[in-house]
Amino acid sequence: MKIIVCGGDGFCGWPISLHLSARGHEVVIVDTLVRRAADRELGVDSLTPIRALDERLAAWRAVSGRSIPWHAIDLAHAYDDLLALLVRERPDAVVHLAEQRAAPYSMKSPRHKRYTVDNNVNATHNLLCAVVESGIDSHVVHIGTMGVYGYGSGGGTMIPEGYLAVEVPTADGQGRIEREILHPTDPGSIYHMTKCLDQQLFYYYNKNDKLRVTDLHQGVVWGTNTAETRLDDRLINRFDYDGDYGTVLNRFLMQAAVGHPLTVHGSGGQTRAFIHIQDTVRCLSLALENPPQRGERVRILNQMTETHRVIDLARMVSAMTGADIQHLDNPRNEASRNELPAVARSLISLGLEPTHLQEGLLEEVIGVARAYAHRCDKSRIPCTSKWTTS
Ligand code: NAD
Ligand code: USQ
Repeated sequence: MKIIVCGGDGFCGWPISLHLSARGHEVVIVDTLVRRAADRELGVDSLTPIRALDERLAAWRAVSGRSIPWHAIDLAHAYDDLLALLVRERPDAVVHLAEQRAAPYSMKSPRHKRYTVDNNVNATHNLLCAVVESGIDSHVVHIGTMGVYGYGSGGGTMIPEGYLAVEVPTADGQGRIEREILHPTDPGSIYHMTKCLDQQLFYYYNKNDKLRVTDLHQGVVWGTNTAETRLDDRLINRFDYDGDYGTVLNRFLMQAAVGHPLTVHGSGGQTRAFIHIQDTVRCLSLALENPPQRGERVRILNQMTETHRVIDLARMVSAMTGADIQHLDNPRNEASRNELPAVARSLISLGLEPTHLQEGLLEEVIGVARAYAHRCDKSRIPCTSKWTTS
């Protein structure tokens, strides 16, 4: 298959691009490197020393003999360039990861809120619009988030894969009709809100233009490297640890490695879904190699392998490393405790063999963090972005 990976320089996009290339697919990366610009804006850098994209691609060519061309097209603003690329390349599939993905970054200021909405919603809409205008039947695969369902409670219900079976009263009030609707959304940040808006865009373009779309509702990703990024130091994946882009489990593993207390927000009763980066990469190839038929509704798959409470993750890392646990005022506006029962069968039925949190793997990530501990700027660990001003 020929596959365009939009966001191919990012934390998920880089190992996904290498994996697809290693599987024999023809991969083309689209990325403006705006994520690297956000690092400069925040005065932080990946804990791991990631190479410039040109160097990464040259290293991959040397290691694998395979070329991955790269185009710096801004999905949100360079519509004509995007369209021209699609028409020229005629991809079988487009993987869409080119969005601002950090909830704290999206809540930093009105400018960050507006940037996140402008970037994410326009990027998604431009891509869908351009696929239709190009006349090519490309399968669009997007990584969305488990956060679209919300983390309100659980309340004894099970989160389905995208669609909820409901009964609605008939107009005459005499009977009830069964329907399947998109699961209601309940975003917890401006970033998560953009993913909810994406869902509506997919729904519309699928209904109106019969676009083939797979939306992968992914949990929090942990880990660093994959089989391909381990092949050469120059292929190393990024490791975000700062208060904006660092995600909870990788932050805890890094904090343990540099001797910083584990930063639990509030009581740590928040339950979230998790997936290892190696499984992310595998899920993408499974989704691409099992596309929906034309005319099929948007395929929504929950891309997660387990759920954990934040405090349980902290206790696990503390037991392994002796790190202290620190309970901090929660800068976010979120439930202090929630359940998260969710169905995630589809990717397993397609062949995913889940990687579960286990000591060996956690230690491997700590090993990466220890190796680059000297690059950690501890002043960038606190989460300074607050959800409300009061
Ligand atoms: P990332 O920020 O590391 O990568 C995103 C890439 O897209 C970056 O390289 C960035 O430069 C590029 N990009 C952003 N806007 C662009 C634009 N307008 N035009 C061209 N390039 C642009 O993020 P990630 O962690 O790799 O996440 C990838 C996707 O997966 C995101 O959509 C995110 O919402 C989703 N996701 C991530 C996680 C996670 O834990 N990392 C979990 C669930 C879902
Ligand atoms: N948390 C802490 N301490 C920390 C950092 C976070 O207790 O040091 C808590 C947060 O308050 C939150 C939970 O951990 O309750 C998860 O936070 P996170 O930063 O790990 O993840 P989140 O902001 O939800 O976002 C990440 C990715 C995003 C993706 C999402 C998947 O950045 O792109 O969409 O995970 S999900 O969480 O399923 O919505």
